[in-house]
Amino acid sequence: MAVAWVHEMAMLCKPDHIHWVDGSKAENDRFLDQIIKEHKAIKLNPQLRPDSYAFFSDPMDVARVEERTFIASKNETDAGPTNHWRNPVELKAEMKHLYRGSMRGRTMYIIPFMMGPFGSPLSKNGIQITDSLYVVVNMRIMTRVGTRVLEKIKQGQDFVPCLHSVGYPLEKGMKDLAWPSAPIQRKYIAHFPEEELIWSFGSGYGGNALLGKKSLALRLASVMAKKENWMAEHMLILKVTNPEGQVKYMTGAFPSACGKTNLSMLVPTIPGWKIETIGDDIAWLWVKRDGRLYAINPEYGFFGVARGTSYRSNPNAMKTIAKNTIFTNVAITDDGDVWWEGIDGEKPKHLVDWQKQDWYPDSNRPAAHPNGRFTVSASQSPVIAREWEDPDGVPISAILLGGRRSDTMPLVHESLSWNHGVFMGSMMGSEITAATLTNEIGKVRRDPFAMLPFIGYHVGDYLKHWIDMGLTLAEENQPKFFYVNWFRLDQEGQFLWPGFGENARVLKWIFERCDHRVEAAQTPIGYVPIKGTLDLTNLNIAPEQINQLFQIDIKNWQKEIESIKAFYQSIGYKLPKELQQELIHLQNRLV
Ligand code: GTP
Ligand code: SPV
Ligand code: MN
Repeated sequence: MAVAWVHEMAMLCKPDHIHWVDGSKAENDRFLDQIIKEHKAIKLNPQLRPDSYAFFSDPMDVARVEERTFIASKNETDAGPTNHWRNPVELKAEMKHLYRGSMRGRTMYIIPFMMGPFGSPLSKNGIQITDSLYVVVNMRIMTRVGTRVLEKIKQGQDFVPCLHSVGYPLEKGMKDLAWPSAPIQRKYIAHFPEEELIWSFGSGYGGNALLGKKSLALRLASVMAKKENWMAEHMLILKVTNPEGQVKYMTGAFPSACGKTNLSMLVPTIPGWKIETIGDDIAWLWVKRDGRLYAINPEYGFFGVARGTSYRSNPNAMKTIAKNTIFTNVAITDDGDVWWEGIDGEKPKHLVDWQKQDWYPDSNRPAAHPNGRFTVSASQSPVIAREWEDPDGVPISAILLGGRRSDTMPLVHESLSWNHGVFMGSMMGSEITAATLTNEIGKVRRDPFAMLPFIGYHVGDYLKHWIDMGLTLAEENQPKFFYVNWFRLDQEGQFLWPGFGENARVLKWIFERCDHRVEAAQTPIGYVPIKGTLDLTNLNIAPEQINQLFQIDIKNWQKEIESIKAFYQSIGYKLPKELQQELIHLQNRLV
């Protein structure tokens, strides 16, 4: 089955060679040597950053392209108003035309991979075909790649076929580019949910090309999850241990570049508390026989935002990327190490920027791309939880929600009920970041559960699925929802909250709320900390700042309601009536 599909795709794409990836270190070393020889990356100074590499993409291929991402379900209504729908038959014909001969002069690599730990009931096999070695070496970090998976597929286990081509065939005499890709109109990230098939063409970057991640583990998995009563979510998973040694697990849905990686590995500033990572981007959740909600991380590595990462903001990430790391679109120092805006130390006098141009402090442009990233094995993290690969998952006590909001949203507020929590998730808004290709950066958009670009079906059905999951959980087993906002600004445009390690103070309050150990004050929008219950010990913050962080401005909330209404209207008749009711309740509580 796998072999037949590979041969069919080879007939279509016409590569010069076919290579089945075994996932071994020896093979990976050969690939990296070849990459260097072909000038497609540089090896970083082994004294400073052992076994690490830097790639520089085409300036037109730097982030996910939502405009060119398609859900090709049979019926348009199944894709819903938040997706770009295409008729699957027409889209396939159009894309086949592009794939025809698209791998000429190249090698077709066959990557057997698995999303989820070995032995988990939720784990899924995939096979990605690609003509990009960048993709091969990144997939080996981000997913479980190799012979062990292929054996299972050969024994008859299902797999999701994922076809990927950068869309830059090498005809006779043509020279290759350092980062081959296709122009935007010829980029396609296509999902065929009924067939459980992914076709990606024309981009080599991140979620466009590493198809196990957003395409399989979110877009297709969300469709499977709806059918099979589980959930595929854009969420970090963290483990919190309090000073008494009690443990709780929490998930957190924040949109792209809004702080999941940072929160999942933070170093608490409050003594005795410990945070460890289970996952930093994707969670698969299901209700087990004991009636509780459990989560696994389907990924194997981190594909993290470089900008802003430093020993001050995220020391654990810095330790994780000290070696064996692939960097994409960051700047290079004169001694052959990496650099980006916000990293520790003084600004260098000279750099080579992400576009391979000389850069000086007065160059007046960022040296690293804002969506420049590191790819690194999760196992290299000093704070990866020992149970992170437990096939049975970890039980979830709290679900965090959030995004970038310069106003309106307080530092933290808690849901009044499961359905109110789903309402909070459904109306999440965030200022758009560089993680997606757009000219609307900074504009607030509704991003339900941080899944707007990743729901593989109708958003109304997706929200109904959240409501229904609540019904399968007894009330005492329902995780509570907490909406957090680290990004509120003061009048001068400065962050009101120090964030990063200090976020542990909010996690402590959440932990204790889950145990009913602290009282909270009810406001129209939900529960907030009573004065004195949010631990501010040794934090240098003015009481006025705290007031502003928790201010519920009725005028802003009225505007918020109008914006939620418009969003709900766009969802149409499939919007769950429970959410419409929650909106009316909120409106009534606010007057
Ligand atoms: P994706 O990988 O795109 O899904 O992003 P993510 O949600 O994992 O975001 P990440 O943790 O990489 O953070 C993105 C940016 O937000 C980085 O530049 C961080 O420095 C910044 N950031 C993260 N946490 C905080 C915080 O608590 N406060 C402030 N002010 N900035 C933060
Ligand atoms: C995101 O944009 O949410 C990411 C990066 O995690 S990418 O894998 O490119 O989608
Ligand atoms: Mn993400």
